[in-house]
Amino acid sequence: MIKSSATIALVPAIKSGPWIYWDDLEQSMAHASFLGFDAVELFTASADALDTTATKLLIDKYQLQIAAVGTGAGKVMHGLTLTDPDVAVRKKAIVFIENMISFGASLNAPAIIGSMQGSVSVGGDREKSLEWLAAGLNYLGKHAASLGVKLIYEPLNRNETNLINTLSDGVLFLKKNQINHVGLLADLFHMNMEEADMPASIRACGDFIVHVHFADSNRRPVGNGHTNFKEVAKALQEINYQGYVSAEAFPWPNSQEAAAQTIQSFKQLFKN
Ligand code: LER
Ligand code: MN
Repeated sequence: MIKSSATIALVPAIKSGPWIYWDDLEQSMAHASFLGFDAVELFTASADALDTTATKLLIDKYQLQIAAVGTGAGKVMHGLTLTDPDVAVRKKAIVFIENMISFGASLNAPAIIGSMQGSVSVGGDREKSLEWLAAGLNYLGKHAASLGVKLIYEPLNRNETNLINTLSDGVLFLKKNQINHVGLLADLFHMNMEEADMPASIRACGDFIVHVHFADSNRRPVGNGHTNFKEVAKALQEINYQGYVSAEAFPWPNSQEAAAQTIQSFKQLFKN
């Protein structure tokens, strides 16, 4: 069964980003639960930003799962990436993500590596950058597996990384480097920019997709852009996708309406 989720960002520095909720954790969970979401996805400033026991109480109270935890604050707040030319920065990036994986695992949730992958800098060595990324994902994937959770790697559009922009390049990269404990995130916003045919890419890479970011072509909540979601939903059903479609979209026109629009689209697409 495909499950619904909405993002909650708790990092003031990225308040203007594509998050359905970005204010209070409990209020956001209460609203998501009221609308009937299965889960929420959390963006926190660090692995110790939330008290795990208190968060578990909220999970019980609102009957929600944690779909995933994002690691992007490591880049946005601390300038860390897995492909920084400086080995000391790469090491700090690994530690930051390792701690986020442990935090996620304490809530039964996988961690996502998106912007923490970084980019090849101008004049930088692309092969070296990809080697650093592979080494980081291999190491962190094993850490995740040892805690019983997946690790999720996210191809991003060309404005956010010059490393890997499509699902099929992601699959080739994981296979070539024998990265076994890492799955791929199909972010439908990035895919709208980078894939020639979104449903075909989903079908071709189906075995590797473990998480989906659910947003329309303009990154507004699904139903406010021009992506052909009927075909996307059909492809996800055809690959027997069983994970979350997690709304990582702008809170347009506001969080409450964005969440309501998302759950309505989710029900239309996946509950019939
Ligand atoms: C950023 O554009 C994104 O899609 C996030 O999920 C990555 O951290
Ligand atoms: Mn995303």
